[in-house]
Amino acid sequence: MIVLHSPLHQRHAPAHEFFRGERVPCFETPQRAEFVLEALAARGHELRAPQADSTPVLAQVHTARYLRFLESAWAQWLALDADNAGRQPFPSVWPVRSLRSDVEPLNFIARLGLYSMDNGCPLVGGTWAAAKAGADAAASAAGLIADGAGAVFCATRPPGHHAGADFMGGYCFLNNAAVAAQSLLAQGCGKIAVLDVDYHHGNGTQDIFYRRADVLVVSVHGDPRTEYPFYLGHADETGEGAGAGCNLNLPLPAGTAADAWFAALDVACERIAGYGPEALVVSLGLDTYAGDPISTFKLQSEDYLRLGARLKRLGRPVVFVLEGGYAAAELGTNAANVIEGFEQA
Ligand code: OKP
Ligand code: ZN
Repeated sequence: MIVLHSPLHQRHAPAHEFFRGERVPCFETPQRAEFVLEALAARGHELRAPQADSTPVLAQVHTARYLRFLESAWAQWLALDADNAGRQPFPSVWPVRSLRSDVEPLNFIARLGLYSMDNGCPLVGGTWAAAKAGADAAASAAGLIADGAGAVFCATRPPGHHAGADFMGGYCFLNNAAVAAQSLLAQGCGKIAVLDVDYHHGNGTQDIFYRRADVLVVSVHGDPRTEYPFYLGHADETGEGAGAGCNLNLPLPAGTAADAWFAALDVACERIAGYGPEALVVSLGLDTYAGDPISTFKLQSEDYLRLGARLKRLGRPVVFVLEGGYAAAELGTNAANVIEGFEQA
């Protein structure tokens, strides 16, 4: 399978995040990509650099003011104090409910809160370049599909599915899956399905397409009543307006093991087949793995072969976009197993 990756991804290397009230080393590390590249190369997959510039598609997926903020955020942080080069900015205040989101505060941390859903998005000097390279990979993958590729794997980081039209969150800055879907539409596809199998609900992707009928969004994830992102991903969210009926959430209880997970995946795939998309974007989170340090599903490495094979049965070209997966040492094997299951089905 063609694998897209840029060395720029590794420039996003924050030192810490907040977890259970403590500052801890980041779970979303450059090492994750190293393990993935190593495993994919060992199984003979062809690594390529992304060629497309996602700028025009990014403007369709994210708001202009969010993109402007994100691209210059680190420079804004440094402009406050040269010593900030060695510090990570975190938001501490957010415009919830009755507070206003339309006026951009002059205070940097207040602006960061305006454009964030949580304090879970460590930002450093290389963040924009790394995230932009991920969006470029997603746009490039769509181009390769248009040129006849059966599947493309975006071995990118940081992940993207929590990023909404105008906010970052949960390690995500730019929504790569949304960029892939929007790029496929721009290349003439009439209808696209996004299937999100990350442990965490892809709130950003859901929201970006929630009022549209040209992208079906289907997600299998930990029940948001107990799992991040908590405030979206419930079963009664089915789409709105023109998008009514074009969103399907399949929340599963914490601790779910493979049999129940694959039963939900079948429901997801049947819905996608009924929708009849011309291509599929898979938000491939591998934090469903039993050994994941921040998630509770119980999939084993061999289960990812079965996942790949099930996706192949949909009979559509697929753009795989890497999302989560924090058992770094096993991440490469698990990713390579999805590809192997897909290619050998
Ligand atoms: C991203 B992806 C809070 C720690 C927990 C939420 C998990 C984000 C998962 N600072 N952060 O869906 O794998
Ligand atoms: Zn996740």
